[in-house]
Amino acid sequence: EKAEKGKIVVAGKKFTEQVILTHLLAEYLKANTDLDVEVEDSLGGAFMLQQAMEKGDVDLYVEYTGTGYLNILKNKYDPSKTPEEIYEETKKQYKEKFNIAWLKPLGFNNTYALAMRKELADKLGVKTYSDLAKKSDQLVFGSDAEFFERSDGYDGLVETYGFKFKKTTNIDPDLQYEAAKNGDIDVITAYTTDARIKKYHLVVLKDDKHYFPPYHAVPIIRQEALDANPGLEKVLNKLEGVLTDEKMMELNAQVNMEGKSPKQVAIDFLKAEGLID
Ligand code: PBE
Repeated sequence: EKAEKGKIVVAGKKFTEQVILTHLLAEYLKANTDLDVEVEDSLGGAFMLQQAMEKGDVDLYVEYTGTGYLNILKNKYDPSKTPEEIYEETKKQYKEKFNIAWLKPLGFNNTYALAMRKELADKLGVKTYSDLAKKSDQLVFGSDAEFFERSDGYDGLVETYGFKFKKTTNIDPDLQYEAAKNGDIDVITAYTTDARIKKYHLVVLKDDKHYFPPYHAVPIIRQEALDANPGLEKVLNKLEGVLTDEKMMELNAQVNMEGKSPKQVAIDFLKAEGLID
């Protein structure tokens, strides 16, 4: 499908932060362009979004550098690379392979982090992933289904650290924090911008062998959509750096802890930042 002039489909993945970001982009474009904005939130995971972008069903969504670099482009991660290098390489390769443009980063990094109840971590004397490996045969590991399929996911993690969890289980990413709190799961792959890590007194362990790459959030868009709509790139790039890790965590908390709707959180944020009226 060809990108249509005057129309744009904004989408996102299926977890709280992504739903907020989908509406954030959509509301921002409604207010600052003449585009006819269509919203497709909660579409699925990274692979599904990539497929939709390649087909032309989706024009714009927020992806994370490490996710694109490792999962979609299938690069290997070299921990000596800086986050800027990962961003630049990802941007270049997406343009060449998929004709998809990586715009300016939003300003925050949302990485995976193995987390567990503080009480349990203290009892076992676990601070790092290497410490955890020694105790893993007593523990249940849980993550979202996608993590078990990803190249920055479960298999590589086990290979790097030698984990021997007594059981592994799939769980919706938005339910994992409570499952860890309740003791249903001992070790989860928390998202570091999720405020429920603190709320439920979970501790984030140290990735002492630097398995996980940086995951900076960046709006990505089909080049055809940019070409069809002059000025769009400049408008979107005004969102550069509007979020920090702390701000994103705060927005996630407004949904997950205060019960606000993702769309309302996005609108209130854009207003507070003077990005919409
Ligand atoms: N992340 C961490 C994942 C999920 C959590 C943001 C890098 C991703 O959506 O790719």
